[in-house]
Amino acid sequence: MTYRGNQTRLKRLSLCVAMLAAMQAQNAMAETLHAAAAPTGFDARQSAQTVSELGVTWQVTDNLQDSYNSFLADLTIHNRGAADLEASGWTIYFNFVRDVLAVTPSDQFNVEHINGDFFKLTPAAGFTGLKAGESLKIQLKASFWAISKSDAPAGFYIVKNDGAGGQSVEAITDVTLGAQTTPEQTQRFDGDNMPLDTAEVRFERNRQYLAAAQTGPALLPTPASMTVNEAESLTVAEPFKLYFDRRFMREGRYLQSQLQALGVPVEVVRRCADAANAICLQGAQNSGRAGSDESYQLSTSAASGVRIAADSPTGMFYGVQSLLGLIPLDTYQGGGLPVRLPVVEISDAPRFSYRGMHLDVARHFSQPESVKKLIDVMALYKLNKLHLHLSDDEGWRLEIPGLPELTSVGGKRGHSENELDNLVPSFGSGPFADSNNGSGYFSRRQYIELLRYAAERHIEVVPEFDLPGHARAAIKSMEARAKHFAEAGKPYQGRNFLLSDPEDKSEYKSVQGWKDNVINPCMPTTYFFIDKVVGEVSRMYRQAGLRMPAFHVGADEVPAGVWKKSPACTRMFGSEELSADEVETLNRFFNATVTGIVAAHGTKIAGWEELAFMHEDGGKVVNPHFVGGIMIPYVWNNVWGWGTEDNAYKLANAGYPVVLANATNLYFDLAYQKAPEEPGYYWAGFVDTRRVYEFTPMDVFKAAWVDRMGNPLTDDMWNDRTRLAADKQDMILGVQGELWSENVKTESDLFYLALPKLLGLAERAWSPQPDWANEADQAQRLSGLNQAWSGFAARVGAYDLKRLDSWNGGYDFRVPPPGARVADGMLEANLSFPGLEIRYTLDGSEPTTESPLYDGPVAVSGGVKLKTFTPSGRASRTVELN
Ligand code: TNX
Repeated sequence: MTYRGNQTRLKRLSLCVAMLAAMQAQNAMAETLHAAAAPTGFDARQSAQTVSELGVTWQVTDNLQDSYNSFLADLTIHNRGAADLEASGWTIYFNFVRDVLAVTPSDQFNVEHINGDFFKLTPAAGFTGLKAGESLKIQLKASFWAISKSDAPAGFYIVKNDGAGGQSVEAITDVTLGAQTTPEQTQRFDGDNMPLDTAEVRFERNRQYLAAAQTGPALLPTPASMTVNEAESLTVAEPFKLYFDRRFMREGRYLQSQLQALGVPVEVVRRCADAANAICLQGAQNSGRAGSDESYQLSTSAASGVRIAADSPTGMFYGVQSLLGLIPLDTYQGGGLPVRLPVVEISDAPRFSYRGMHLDVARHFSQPESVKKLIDVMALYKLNKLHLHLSDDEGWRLEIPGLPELTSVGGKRGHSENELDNLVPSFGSGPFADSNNGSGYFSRRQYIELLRYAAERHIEVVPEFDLPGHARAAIKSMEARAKHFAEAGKPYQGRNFLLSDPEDKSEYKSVQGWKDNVINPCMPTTYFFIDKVVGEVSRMYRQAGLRMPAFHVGADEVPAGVWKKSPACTRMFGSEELSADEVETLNRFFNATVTGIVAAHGTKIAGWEELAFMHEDGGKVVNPHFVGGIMIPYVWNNVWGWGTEDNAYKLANAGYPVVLANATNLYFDLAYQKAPEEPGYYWAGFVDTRRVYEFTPMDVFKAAWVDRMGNPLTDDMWNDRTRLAADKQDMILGVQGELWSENVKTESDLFYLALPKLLGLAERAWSPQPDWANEADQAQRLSGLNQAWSGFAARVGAYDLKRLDSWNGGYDFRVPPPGARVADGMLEANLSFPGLEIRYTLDGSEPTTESPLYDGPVAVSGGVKLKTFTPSGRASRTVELN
């Protein structure tokens, strides 16, 4: 990251210095209580993972009956077993990201919110049992709306009392989600003007977006400058002779292994040859752009092969990536020699120094192999920061020596009444702690290996531990630690790192429904904990031979109501109950102290935008105290029409270096389109690859086309919003795609949401600002954007997606479902990324790779089914026209 003058500021943060010595002494004493790991009775008994004979059907019936306030759905329970379900003595647990407002019949069932997204359904007095073979419908009224399969409750399981004081736990795996097709089922409320993403809507959109048919750029992300000599080409029929300067050894070896993986033979030689089959990686004679050490030049010619010149290994790495992006598809598909390369001259350097992807491994854990696979594709597209969200309410994902409970308790989810052994289930993770992606963590060794793996690919890993909100996993882990030590007769040691005040009676609820997820700022042990974690994490970087680029402390979404009735806090102010001002004082104190702790470890502090704002006179204002470089806010909350669209520019103008993480364009966890079968949230709108691609970092209003409900936006709506000052352009460090993982349960889910959005991100992060973004007139701007997008989409469909289909084992990217319509008996179909294959059937069967290929309008009568296929046979979902 590039930060400006800050060493003095780091030193000026004297607040922490005195505290630090005490903390380090304290932290050296972090003790491990091995006996604490022994599980309590429940989990030990639960060895077999039993499946219930109950089934569940979820059917949304009406989103429109109460405007935006609530919707209705039927939850039907089927008894598919041979035994009756008893009238009492059982509880069904499940996860649901909505408030339940009413249950019918209310005399037979209770639905109770436990915490977060965790609910329980219990029989009431009027319930008389459910006979074998019978079903029973329960109507739920819940908050807002549900138009996506991702909104459905999940993770059902039943706990039955066995009558002898014991319990049985059975997962309910037979869960069916009913279709959502009517307006009542697909529209959020009467003001939802966003059309459903039907085959016809897609067809029209593809037509509009791709009106300017083009072949597209020869390379993505588009280089700063590139000329292609169409008249010539370079054919390499002999094994490559690869030369690299000593300091480019790593990059040379990387290139060698990439080529060899494609079946292209490479011989490493000691002198740069003058021949068609030469590849030479050399220091730049005269460097590219002044001040950029990421620049490179690349040229190819029949006479002297491939030449890449760079000032730094990083620049060389990007030159190597560009070469890999020029290698034709048939080579990636197993062609071997000869390799035909275009004849080009490239002079390139990135637009932004921060080109990031964020991955939340807390809500669901991603295995190290999946993270490496993400790192690989980031490197391929010249991204250079991986922001790992390593803790949240629902999980702690990094081993911290001396605090084993963080991972042994906070790194697991499963059924629990007391959370002394694991957290409760979230996001449908189910009752069994050892068999779901709600459980898991990186060992210290694995994390260090990840850091090295990323560094070899010129990617820095920014670790995030979310504080003081979104911190329930840490809080519960430290409560379990206190309990375990107390039971072992060492209460003092157990409380050393406590994050919660046991006497706190404050009432609050976080955005995600947690009632106890905020760290208490009034206890010294909170700061011992933070110092311990920062210290251990920075030690991991040092051991990897690296410097921690920043320590990200979250700081987002602290709910109203926190700390007010914590005796530890009220004592500090001598009041009965804290006032809003006193809570604000505590919040500022917490942020300042944490900043000091992080600074004392020699690291920049990063956080979500909330970290750099404060409340004053009932409003939110920029906190002036941490400008100048040591604190980096990541700005996210710019939902069109919510009034905070310009937060990034307020912060940048005040002197904060800013990373743009705008939800409307860069939240990869938001569904591609409004369609029940598209996974993901949609609270800030729908985010497809085009939304990412069209993002305009320096003036986000330039690409504000439609709000989250589908209403058109016009330029004049933003006249009173703050713009980035001309002399503050440098404060925009760059852009980052956010992949929150509430809906990322598998590696497939991860890459479905990440790809191809990541290609749009790379284009925006690396390539120069496109001309259309400067266009003052909105309609002109849109037409310029469509023109540019046509080329981008053509290149992505014809090359990049096909490359990702096989490269590195192949990626499960989202294969776009075809757009299609039948007009006057003629079927027409198209794709958002032209170049993949559309196949169709007319007999009602599922299209396969053997079905007829669509290559132009077809006369049809009756129903049609279509599907997109990649060269390896990966398929989109099926599209049906009747
Ligand atoms: C908001 S963005 C959050 C996350 C959620 C995300 C889901 C931010 C700083 N907080 O906790 O995962 O929305 O899209």
